Amino acid sequence: MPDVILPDLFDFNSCLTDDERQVRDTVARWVDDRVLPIIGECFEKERFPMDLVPEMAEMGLFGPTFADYGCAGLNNVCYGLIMQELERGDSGVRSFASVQSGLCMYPIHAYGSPEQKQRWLPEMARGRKIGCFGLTEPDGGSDPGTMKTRAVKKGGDWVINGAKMWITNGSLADVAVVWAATDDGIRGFLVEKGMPGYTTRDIPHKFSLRASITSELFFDNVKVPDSNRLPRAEGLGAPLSCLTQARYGIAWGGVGAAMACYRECLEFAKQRVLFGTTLDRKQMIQVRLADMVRQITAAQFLCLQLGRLKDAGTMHHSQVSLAKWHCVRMGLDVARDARDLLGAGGISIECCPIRHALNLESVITYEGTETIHQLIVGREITGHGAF
Ligand code: TGC
Ligand code: FAD
Repeated sequence: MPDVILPDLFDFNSCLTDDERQVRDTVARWVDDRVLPIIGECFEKERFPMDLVPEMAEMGLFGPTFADYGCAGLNNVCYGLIMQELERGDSGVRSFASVQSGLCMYPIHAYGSPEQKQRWLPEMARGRKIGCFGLTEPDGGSDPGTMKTRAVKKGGDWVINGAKMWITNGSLADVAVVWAATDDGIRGFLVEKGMPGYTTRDIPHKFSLRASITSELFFDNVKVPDSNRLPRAEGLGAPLSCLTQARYGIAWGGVGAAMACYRECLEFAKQRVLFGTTLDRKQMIQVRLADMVRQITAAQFLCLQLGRLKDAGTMHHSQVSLAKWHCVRMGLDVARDARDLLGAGGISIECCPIRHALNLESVITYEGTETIHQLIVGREITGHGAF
């Protein structure tokens, strides 16, 4: 690592392979050099740092687990460590990579035709084409099975009407993976920028994820050729399987955000002199720092085991729900406490915890709210759906 971010009390490093450490350290250095110096200003000005996209592509951060179409062919633990490091920079940067990889490249790879894969995946891996994922609608996101956006078959085309809301990268995207109800159930469509009747509008005045673009998508009789339908995506399980990919990375991301907050608190506590000595000598400050390390360390090992299960092909989506719930809640708790530990300075954009805490208010809601993940785990252990 560039320098030690977390005391490695349980020798987490020894549980990683050389390749995994190398991937993590490469991304960590890049985040330190390229993201941290600019991200406060991006957050303040509501700007996504688009100039970083080619560099992320160059490092192989888009679709990193695919071994074809110009992708890096890394394992899922590497993918998780990438997400951890990106979110140590900012949740918005991690969101960009999550959406591109888990929510757009994944469905094209898993459910697309050979032509769709060939057309989109190499360009998306290079960061030359950007994707977004339209599932949530204005009337509610937690129950996507009741979506109102409809696609009706007319000859060789589909005609889509409806709207999607809160869509990351919406207005940036060259291609939107859009989920719509049809007479045969839910299907996925690749809606391209510029198709007549397809428009987007950015959502302004967010107090969270300000370094990320969030948009509404509108479909007014958008004619989409059948060749743009994902041929192997049938039913709600298809979009939910994409969420499993992104939620996996978000769990690791929560660890990264918490690491950044802890690190800033430790540095502050070492130099802040109050009541005759530095804060790091005060019992209550030590308890709070130790508690952050306790929470981060436990979450890190949860993520690692989840990654090993994913690499072994035995991971279940309810395990991902537990990890997303646990790690994002942990990150938010750490960020809020870190904000307080920094005193008044903690409300300034100069300090990262307030930015991470505000970002994590979105992260705890998107990709399934905390309640939805609790209910998914509840269903798994009782056998009763209580949604
Ligand atoms: P349910 O009966 O549970 O499931 C329908 C079918 O899907 C299967 N399934 C899954 N498959 C893969 N992965 C998962 N996570 C899956 N969850 C369920 C399931 O086995 C079933 O298959 P089959 O063959 O039996 O039909 O469906 P339900 O209608 O009861 O819904 C359950 C519920 C509430 C858990 C689901 O609707 C849900 O997860 N809701 C939350 C919606 C959500 O998370 N939306 C996120 C939108 S995208 C986003 O927020 C991007 S933010 C990105 C960023 O910026 O980083
Ligand atoms: P609702 O579903 O209306 O829920 C409202 C409240 O009710 C919540 O507290 C919820 O936990 C609770 N609730 C829901 N069901 C139950 C129940 N059965 N029992 C008890 N309580 C319940 N979506 C996309 O499709 N693509 C994206 O790229 C995307 N990016 C996003 C980016 C940001 C910054 C944000 C904030 C959201 C994004 N979303 C995206 C949307 C996100 O997935 C939804 O906000 C989320 O799924 C919740 O939906 P909702 O906001 O409509 O809340």
